[in-house]
Amino acid sequence: MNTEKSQTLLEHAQKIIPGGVNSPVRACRSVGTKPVFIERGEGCRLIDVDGNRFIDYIGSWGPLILGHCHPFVMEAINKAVKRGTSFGAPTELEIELAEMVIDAVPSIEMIRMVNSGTEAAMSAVRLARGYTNRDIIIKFDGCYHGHADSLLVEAGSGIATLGIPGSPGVPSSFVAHTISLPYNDLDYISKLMAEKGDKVACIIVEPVAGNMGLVLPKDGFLKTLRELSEKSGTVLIFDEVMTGFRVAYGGAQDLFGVRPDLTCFGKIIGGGLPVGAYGGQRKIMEQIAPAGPVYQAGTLSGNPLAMAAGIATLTKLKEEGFYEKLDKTADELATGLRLAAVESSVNAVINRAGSMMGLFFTDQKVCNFADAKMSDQAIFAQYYRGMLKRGVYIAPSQFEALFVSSAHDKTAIEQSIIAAKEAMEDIAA
Ligand code: KE4
Repeated sequence: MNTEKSQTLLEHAQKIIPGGVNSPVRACRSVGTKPVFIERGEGCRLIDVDGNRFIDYIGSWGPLILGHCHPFVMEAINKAVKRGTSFGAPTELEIELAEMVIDAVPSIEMIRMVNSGTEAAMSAVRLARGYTNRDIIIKFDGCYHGHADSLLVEAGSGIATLGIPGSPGVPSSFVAHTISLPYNDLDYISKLMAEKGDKVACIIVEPVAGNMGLVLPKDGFLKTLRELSEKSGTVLIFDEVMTGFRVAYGGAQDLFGVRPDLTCFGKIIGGGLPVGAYGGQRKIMEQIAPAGPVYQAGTLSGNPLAMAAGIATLTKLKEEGFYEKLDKTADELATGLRLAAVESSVNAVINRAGSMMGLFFTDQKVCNFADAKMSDQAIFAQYYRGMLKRGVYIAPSQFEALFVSSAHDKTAIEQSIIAAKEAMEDIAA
């Protein structure tokens, strides 16, 4: 695969941008390759600057559930941009997107738009602390809620990928009130909430964990978090930045029938443009300035282009049968990958939630971060390189998820399965 132009661009980029990338996981450090520079996207495919074509299972890390350059989304953006790019003043588009999210997710009575998932999670935690007047926050090992100081503890995604425990620059006092517990383990959290529940401002959890590879909640895990929070007046926050409108139109909370007090959104609700949001019970959200005293702000929050892209995206997702069709495509891929592993005598586990999934090279179940870290990451790196050279673009990290879009057609799925079989045969050889 010719990557000459990408290499030249990377050398230039590395001189002026840390690692040559604007987000660490894009640097492909953990899979022993260098990033390719993308020239354009087309449906389920990416074309890089050297003309290489890839079937894309990153989808900009989740937002592109409709694939690249969906005509309906592009038309909405083009229409909005003709009226201006940003006003720093309220627009009707913000009401329209807010109403769509509230209509889709019954636990949301009020919502605030921000510009990223990090901002959404950071703001939701601040709101929970302000609302309860408590300091302690509980998260789970391997879950990633963006890079706000108090949440960079035992985080997944890029922190896990780079194998760094947390991050320099975060004073220990900033994480003194953050407790991170094993995901899917109800013993620890039940004991902790019995002892300190009245001091816990919030429990924040990815209802389906997508930042340690993909890990599903065990039966009763989310329901018990709901009960424990209820009992101690703790705010339960579902971080649905990745799962929101991904695993179901109503998110993971719809799929598992558990209603949080606050929910974080991002990715899909922006249709590929920068949007995050947090919302939930009116009595909590009304504590946010200017309605209440908890401060949060943003120059580009509710940006009209991003709102237009989000509205167009959710409009398509609402269409009858969208998720059933997407789930069927994802199931075909997962089944093909499992079969490829068996036929190549490679130990692989695939966890799937709708159109997001994770692949681990292990013969053990993967139910938490410790399990995920036990999988063979060297083999994952070899698999990544084998897939890339065969034109399949998956996340360059064991601790990320794979995303199927409605643009992934039968040909793309079949080509991906063939590539996986060959890559796994290389591993087994
Ligand atoms: P952003 O600030 O990156 O928009 O969102 C942070 C975030 C919050 N919550 C969850 C559950 C998330 O998955 C994320 C971001 N996801 C990663 C991919 N696993 C973003 C990719 C990257 O960091 O480049």
